[in-house]
Amino acid sequence: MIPTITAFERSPDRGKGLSRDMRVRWALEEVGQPYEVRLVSFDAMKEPAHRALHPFGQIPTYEEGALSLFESGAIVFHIAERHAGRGLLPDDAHARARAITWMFAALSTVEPPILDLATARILESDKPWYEQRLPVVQDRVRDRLGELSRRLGDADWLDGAFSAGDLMMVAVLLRLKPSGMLDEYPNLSAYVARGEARPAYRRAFDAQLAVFTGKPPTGR
Ligand code: GTB
Repeated sequence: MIPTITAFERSPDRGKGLSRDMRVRWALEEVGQPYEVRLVSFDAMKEPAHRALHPFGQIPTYEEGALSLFESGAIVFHIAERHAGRGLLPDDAHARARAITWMFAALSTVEPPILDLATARILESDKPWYEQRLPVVQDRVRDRLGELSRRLGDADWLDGAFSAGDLMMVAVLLRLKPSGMLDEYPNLSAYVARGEARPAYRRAFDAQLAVFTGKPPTGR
């Protein structure tokens, strides 16, 4: 059964891989699962047909036969479980539980301050208090990056072999790339670069970029 995911018809990031369908595409590529993509406009996302799949009127969604899912974390977890033994979740029960812990850490501990920073920049830069608030928000991001950097140390991945925990953490950190903040933590920059260098990441990136450019992926 070929799953279908949804993605922006026209992504605001112009195909830079920052929308959340990217992490789902990446997971599907890692496990070698072909997939189809249904592109949706901002208006269509708020229509009842899409809300039946996603109560908050967002992308990505995932449909596979009678199963339909929303939330990128839940979707990546489902893909990792459904394709056990394909490298996203370790076989060892404890290592697997730790990989899942890192997925949650990425989404519930590291992503919120990063989103807060993105929201401040996009929606609040015209507010009179913006210049005062920005350093506070940036410091919250730096707190998390410092802690993550210390835990990663000189390891390649967060807990042994690459896992869905790394996929989610790299996907979350990528949002910071344009800010330059990642460069303050050379081991985190290198960690993100290792994720981006994975062939599965490249294929996923090319596929989402092709939506924006209208040109077929290069098939690297
Ligand atoms: N918690 C949900 C998940 O992880 O799946 C969040 C889903 C979500 O925020 N989806 C966004 C969406 O559908 C797209 S990814 N927004 C439309 C809406 O809410 O009406 C967020 C996103 C958008 C744009 C950029 N960008 O341009 O850089 C990056 C990320």
